[in-house]
Amino acid sequence: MLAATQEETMFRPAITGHGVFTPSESITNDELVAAFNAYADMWNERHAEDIASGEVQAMDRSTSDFIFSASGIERRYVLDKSGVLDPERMFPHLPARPDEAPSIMAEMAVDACGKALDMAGRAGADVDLVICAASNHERAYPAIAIEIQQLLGAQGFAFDMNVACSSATFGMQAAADMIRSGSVRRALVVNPEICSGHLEWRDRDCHFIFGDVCTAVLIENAEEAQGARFDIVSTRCATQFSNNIRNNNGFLRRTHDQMEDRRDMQFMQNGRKVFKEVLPMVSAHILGHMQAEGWEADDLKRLWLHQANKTMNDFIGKKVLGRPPEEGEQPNILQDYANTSSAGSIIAFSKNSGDLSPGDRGVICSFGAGYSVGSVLVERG
Ligand code: CO8
Repeated sequence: MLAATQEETMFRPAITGHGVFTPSESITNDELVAAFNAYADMWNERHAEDIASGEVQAMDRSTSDFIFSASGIERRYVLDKSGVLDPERMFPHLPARPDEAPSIMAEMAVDACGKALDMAGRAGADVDLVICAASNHERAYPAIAIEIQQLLGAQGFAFDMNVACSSATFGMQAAADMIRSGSVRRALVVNPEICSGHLEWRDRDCHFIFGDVCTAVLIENAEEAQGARFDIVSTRCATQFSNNIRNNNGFLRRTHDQMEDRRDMQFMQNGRKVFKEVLPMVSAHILGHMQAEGWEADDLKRLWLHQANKTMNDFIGKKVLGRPPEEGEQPNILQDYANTSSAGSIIAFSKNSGDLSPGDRGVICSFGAGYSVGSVLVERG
């Protein structure tokens, strides 16, 4: 491993590999809505007396038309479809594993990292940093990242980080800075997102939002790249506290004497407020970052945005480019994957960057809970 000393030359970090693990099961809006409405009908039947007396409100039914028009989402991949679609359950079955077995997140990560390493022509042993950056981790410790490091046969060190939907870009900034300084040589930033585990599938306002996936990028010194690469020209992260996206589950749950599965133990959001407040924050962030690097809107070949909502992305694209994005300039994958938290912008990048030519520029940008926003300016090397 290289030591980061003041005398060291600065290195140029580049993305040399990327990969996506996609679960084999997916749920269409129609399937999701059928399960939700069966649950709602059952719930209304069980609470018929209280509903009749006005004590509780009947549950409203969900519709595929609303989901598509409000979000642009058509389907989502999940690790377990049967549990989610069972009206008596409404969350996935992911049986506990013995301590000796790999965790689910590590297993997803090994698949995505393997694809990123293959693309770059590298082996696990060539890597000396693994950052597992995700919006939830399967356990508190030992770090999932260290388990992934071991499964891949990687060297050096590894750690977990969580910046909700911005985890991937914040992780990329951390890795790129370490490559730049020379303290690490090759880093994997991996984002296993099991959103189905912390989504409230019984809440009509949000039951359609999330899906499961894992993405990975390999970042190394551009001069050591063995194939195609995207140079990381600059990274920028920002946060601003907001309660509008929140999950109150945590290690103090037992001490609060509240063991029951309360609504706020899962993902909660005030979607309308998020929509309104995050849009200007993200547009200003990307424009400020580009301006600081002397980049003009016309320099951009592609925008790979966080995948939460199509209307949101259309708005940001228009603000950044100064005109509506043309076909292919701002690719969305949310119609197939839904919101996959930190992985969304990396799926968009991974599936829509192979056609760019040397010198072409683009921006990877994530945003979400915190609030948090992270942007990575890249140029095809
Ligand atoms: N079917 C039919 N009608 C519905 C449904 C439904 N499923 N849901 C709501 N409606 C109705 C409402 O009742 C309302 O009716 P009325 O007007 O009569 O009151 C009407 O539709 C409009 O409701 P909303 O105002 O709630 O709908 P919006 O148009 O605002 O759309 C969205 C809702 C899609 C949620 C939208 O607000 C949105 O996309 N907001 C931004 C969300 C976002 O980007 N969040 C980022 C969070 S992700 C993140 O940071 C990571 C967190 C960690 C990951 C957690 C993983 C689980």
